[in-house]
Amino acid sequence: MFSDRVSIVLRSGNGGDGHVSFRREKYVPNGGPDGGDGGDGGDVIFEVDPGMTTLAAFRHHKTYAAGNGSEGGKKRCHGKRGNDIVLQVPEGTIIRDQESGRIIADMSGKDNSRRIILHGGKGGIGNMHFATSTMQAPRYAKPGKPGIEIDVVLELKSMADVGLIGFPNVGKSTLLSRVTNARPKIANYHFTTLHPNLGVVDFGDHEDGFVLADIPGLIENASKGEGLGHQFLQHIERTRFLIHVVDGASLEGRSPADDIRTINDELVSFHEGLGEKPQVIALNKMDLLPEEERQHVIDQLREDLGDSDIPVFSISCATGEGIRELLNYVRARLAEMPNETTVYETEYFPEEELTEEELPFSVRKEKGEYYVDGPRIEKMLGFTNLESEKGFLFFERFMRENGIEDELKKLGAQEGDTVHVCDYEFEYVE
Ligand SMILES: Nc1nc2c(ncn2[C@@H]2O[C@H](COP(=O)(O)OP(=O)(O)OP(=O)(O)O)[C@@H](O)[C@H]2O)c(=O)[nH]1
Ligand SMILES: [Mg+2]
Repeated sequence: MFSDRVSIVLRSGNGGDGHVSFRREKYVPNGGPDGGDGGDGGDVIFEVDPGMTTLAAFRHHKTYAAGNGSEGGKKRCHGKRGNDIVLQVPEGTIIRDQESGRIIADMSGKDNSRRIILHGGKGGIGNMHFATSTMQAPRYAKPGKPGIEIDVVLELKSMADVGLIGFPNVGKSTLLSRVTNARPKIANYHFTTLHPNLGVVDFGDHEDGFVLADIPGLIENASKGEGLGHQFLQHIERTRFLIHVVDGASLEGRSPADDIRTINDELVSFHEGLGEKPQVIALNKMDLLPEEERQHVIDQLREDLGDSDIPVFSISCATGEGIRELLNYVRARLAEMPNETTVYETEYFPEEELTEEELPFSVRKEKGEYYVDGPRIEKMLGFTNLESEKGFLFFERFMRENGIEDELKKLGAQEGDTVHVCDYEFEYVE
């Protein structure tokens, strides 16, 4: 029923193995090596689908794997690249490493509509590359590099400017439906809303409107997960402003001030930043009170809230009274704030993380040339595309951070010297 947080497994494809074969031609007894390279494994890619609003699509399926690269063939045939797997998610989806909880990607904002989350392992090179003057018939090729598998959690944090919060049944969805084109379910019982609903408040005056999100009702201990509070609260983390809806008619016997304090305590316990978001109180269902009692209820609430300076608007979603004033106020406050969506930064780089395992490597000098190899280097090269700028920068950083650069310097490497890094050959530059 709730699907704004799901755990899944992602796996990128293995690289195909390089091939060992020799050219067979008439009258040529020993043809040269012609085994082709293995194909690279497929990538795991995430893409925003603007039409999606929940993560429900991920509920019934656990593992998402890209295809493996095929083995290289004879006659220098390159193995087929593994198929990528493209996962469509709603905007605002955050991908986290399950174990550490750190963020791998935030699928929101213009630059993040498509992200490669895991690269496939690289294909191994075939024996055609190993023909040298000293070894004419190489009988070995390189195996493909394995892909990467990680457990992740997908979590949806809505992309709204303003959030509607409050106890169940106070009229949050009714307000959303009155001021936007969203059509959420409205009913006279608790937890009618199970997923956030988003709508655009359009003022019809060519000025910017804002995106309003209605979330499921919050209750005491929501911050501890009660009533699935975590899933609900995560949806207002990106908002810049909150409309705190309370039942002014106290239909369920609670006092508006108690409700407000309870919910605000939950916001702070969930995440300090939530408690600091500016709010306005919408005292709703005021149509149910006789005219002469309304002012009394407003005054009482202000008194109960003591020195809190949260503004209070008296409204009715049934008659529409007070709503315009409320929205104008919210718009004016938003206009004073920087208009930028929160996009969470990447804290976890699956591929780099894996190279941090303490695998060995060695750096040595032989006949005036330098050799860097070992499992650690192989692992890094297994998913680093040296032909892309980003990949090459990562490679340089890897060499620096692992002390390989220093090591080369110590061995006396000079500008222009040859450095072999596994199967690659570089010129040393200071
Ligand atoms: N008389 C009156 N009834 C209202 C008003 N606003 C909402 N209601 C009624 O209150 C009930 C609850 O409204 P919802 O909008 O579903 O409440 P909610 O806060 O979204 O509730 P949850 O989704 O359960 O958290 C419905 O029966 C609405 O018709 C109002 O201003 N006046
Ligand atoms: Mg609702």
